[in-house]
Amino acid sequence: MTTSFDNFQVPPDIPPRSTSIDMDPPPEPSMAKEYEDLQSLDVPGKRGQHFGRALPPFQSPWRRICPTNRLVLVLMGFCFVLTLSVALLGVQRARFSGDQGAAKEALKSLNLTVKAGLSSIQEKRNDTRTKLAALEKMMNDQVSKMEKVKKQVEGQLDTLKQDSRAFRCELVEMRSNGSKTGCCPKGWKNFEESCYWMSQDAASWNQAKLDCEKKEAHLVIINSPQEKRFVSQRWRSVDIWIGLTDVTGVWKWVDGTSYMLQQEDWAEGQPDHWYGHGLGGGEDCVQAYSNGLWNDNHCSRRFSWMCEMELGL
Ligand code: MBG
Ligand code: CA
Repeated sequence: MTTSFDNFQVPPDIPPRSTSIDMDPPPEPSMAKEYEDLQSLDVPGKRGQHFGRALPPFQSPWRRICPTNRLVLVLMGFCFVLTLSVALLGVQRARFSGDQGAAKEALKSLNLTVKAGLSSIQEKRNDTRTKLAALEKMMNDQVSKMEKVKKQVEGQLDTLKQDSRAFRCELVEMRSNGSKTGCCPKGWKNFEESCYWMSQDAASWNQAKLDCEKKEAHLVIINSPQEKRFVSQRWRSVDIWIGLTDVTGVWKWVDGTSYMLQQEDWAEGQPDHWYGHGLGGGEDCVQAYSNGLWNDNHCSRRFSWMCEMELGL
């Protein structure tokens, strides 16, 4: 095994070391220095190259990799900061993911609460709707019942009025020895301020008109729906002549007042001034059917009739 010493050669430009004491002795290198110098000669491929110039200072392999301690310190610091940052990030992330989980849970629970609230509201709404519908139905039933009762009461009041007037008239008749002041004659029916008489036999419109006039009355004139209802309730279930005609070309009541045609008074398709009867002319006199609706008919036809007399109170 060879050492560095085995290969040691003195370079030609270095004077041989003198051993004499009279010469100016060069400073004695220490053993360590020599060792350093010799070590540097061991660098492969560089053997012998360092002769002829100053030998470089000894560097430990560690110092060759990291030239200065400061750099090492900086790197270590950097590594430390990096590690710390990574650790902090990890902690933050863990905390964030924890927070996220908690937020998710909270949202889930909120969602459930809202859903439960909504379905409860929906249920209540449906319940309220059902109750409202039931209430509405109940109210409608009550209203129609009340309307029925009102009509009944009105009818009874009418009857009561008639009866009381008839009773009063009978009393007056008894006391006044047959005079009929303010009361309907016997056999006549009272309604409001008029008396009504119904024929038993049939006659033409003109004969009927004349008969009423003989009785100091006239063929019935219908001025209100109430009167129309009364008239239709009082006659027997037969058709009757009423005091309406257009023999002059315009509709007039027998007292000369005008009649404005209202279709709801008439039977379907009437009045039609029908000429198909073959009796000559059209139809100028008004017949009331037993259902209360009117028809213009030929005046020569024979029907029952109704007279009306105003009480003149
Ligand atoms: C009759 C009427 C008559 C005339 C006819 C026309 C079936 O009723 O009494 O007046 O209107 O119909 O067809
Ligand atoms: Ca007719």
